[in-house]
Amino acid sequence: MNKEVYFVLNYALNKGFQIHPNAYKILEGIDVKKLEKIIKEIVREKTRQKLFQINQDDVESYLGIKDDDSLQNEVKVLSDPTGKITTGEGVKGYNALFSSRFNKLKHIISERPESRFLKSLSVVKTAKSDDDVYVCGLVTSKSSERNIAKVVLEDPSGVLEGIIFDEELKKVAETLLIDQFVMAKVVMGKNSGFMIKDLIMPDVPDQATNKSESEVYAVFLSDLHIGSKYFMEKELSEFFEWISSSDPVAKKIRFVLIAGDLVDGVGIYPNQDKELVCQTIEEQLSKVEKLIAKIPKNVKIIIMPGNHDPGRRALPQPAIPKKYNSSIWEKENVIMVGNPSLVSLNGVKVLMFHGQSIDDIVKTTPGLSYDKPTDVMKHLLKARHLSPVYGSQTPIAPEMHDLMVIDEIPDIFHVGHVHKAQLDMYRGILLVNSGSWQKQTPFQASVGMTPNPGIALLVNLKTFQVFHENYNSNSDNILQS
Ligand code: D5M
Ligand code: FE
Ligand code: ZN
Repeated sequence: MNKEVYFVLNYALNKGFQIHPNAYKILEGIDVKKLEKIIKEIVREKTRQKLFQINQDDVESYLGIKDDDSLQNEVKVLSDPTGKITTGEGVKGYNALFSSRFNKLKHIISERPESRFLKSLSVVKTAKSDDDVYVCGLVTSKSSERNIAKVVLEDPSGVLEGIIFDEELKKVAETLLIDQFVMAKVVMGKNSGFMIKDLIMPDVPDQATNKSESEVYAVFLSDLHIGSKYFMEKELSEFFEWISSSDPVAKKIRFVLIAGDLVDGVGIYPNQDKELVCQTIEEQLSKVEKLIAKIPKNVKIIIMPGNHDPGRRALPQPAIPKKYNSSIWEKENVIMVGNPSLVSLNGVKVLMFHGQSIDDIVKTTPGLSYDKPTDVMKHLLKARHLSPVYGSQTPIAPEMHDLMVIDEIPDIFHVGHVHKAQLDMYRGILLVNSGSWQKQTPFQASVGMTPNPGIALLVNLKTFQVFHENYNSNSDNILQS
């Protein structure tokens, strides 16, 4: 033992105290300058109690690092597509999906005052009134020519093309996503065409946030890409080991959420095998199993699939199939959910979505980019839909019910996929893009995508304070928020 430490501990020994070896272990790791004060205070308290042994418990209680059994770790899965998948066939499925989307979002928008004046598109077209009316529908196309913008809406009764002259409103129209639901204020023009005077998104209302009663932390992760050559195994192991350390924050972690791309998968992109260190899903998942075994059992781990994980590729995705590694499924502290899912952590509602649709949205929407994924997340909340664009790069299954509508408003919105850790707030909702634990891949370098991997994001579920731990040694790798 270090001489200085021994000298300080002698203070207790000289007063007839015994120090348990487990207590020694913790005391040895403390800065000597602080140790003297700690020992004196513990000795004073124990002398008062007439107990002359210093135990692990005494030291942990003093340092505030004792495992606190009163900390809750209650997980409720509020919504998960896994058991609800009912994919329709061809045109029938497609029609069912869009009709479900329209009905769900019309119900959501009915809470807005303007919706009292809502009329169907066919009524508006036949009535030919001069008054302002409100209509709603899914955007089937948008375009901009010379000084006007055009938006075509469709509802179950028909189709309406509206034109926009107002400069500000044209900018709003440009950010509409194809197949998204929107309400519009329209008026008939002189030539019987329709002019759009306002565009209203379903959006989310301001509302009070649910908080956890006990002060516990949730860790937000995604895009580990285990099995890839670029997976940051050393850094993630180090972080998982920190979770079971005596750090006062680590001691209060009760949830770890993984929002997809747990593994790199097999056959996801051409010549992927050259970039893999584990060539099979089974090997990749057994590596996952070894890594998550480092996390203490009182921490609940929620695992959701992404586009690299095994199982169905089209959204919504059921949970990663059990057949590849049943022991992960059987772990008591692991909960496997589909993509997207809504979970409650001690009452705090977290909407988890891998984020595949971000690719389509940044490509077609002015002002949005891969560098600001939280702005795209705001866009999704305004549209109250996680993946509106059908038939582009993100595969969407023609479900009989649209499970991608954001029915319930979360307290935290957790997304990954674009490998850029970022935080923001929108109307009281904490937005977390959890980045990645995979270094920049050659593909990402070739398209100029710069991830900031190796940043662990932690949220105190009682105060909503956010902490981050950067495990990346590269000093340019920072969290922007
Ligand atoms: O995707 C990480 C990010 O990189 C995501 O924004 C998509 C983009 N990406 C990755 N591979 C491709 C290809 N082949 N084409 C287009 N965009 C791509 P991840 O899901 O981790 O692969
Ligand atoms: Fe990824
Ligand atoms: Zn992904």
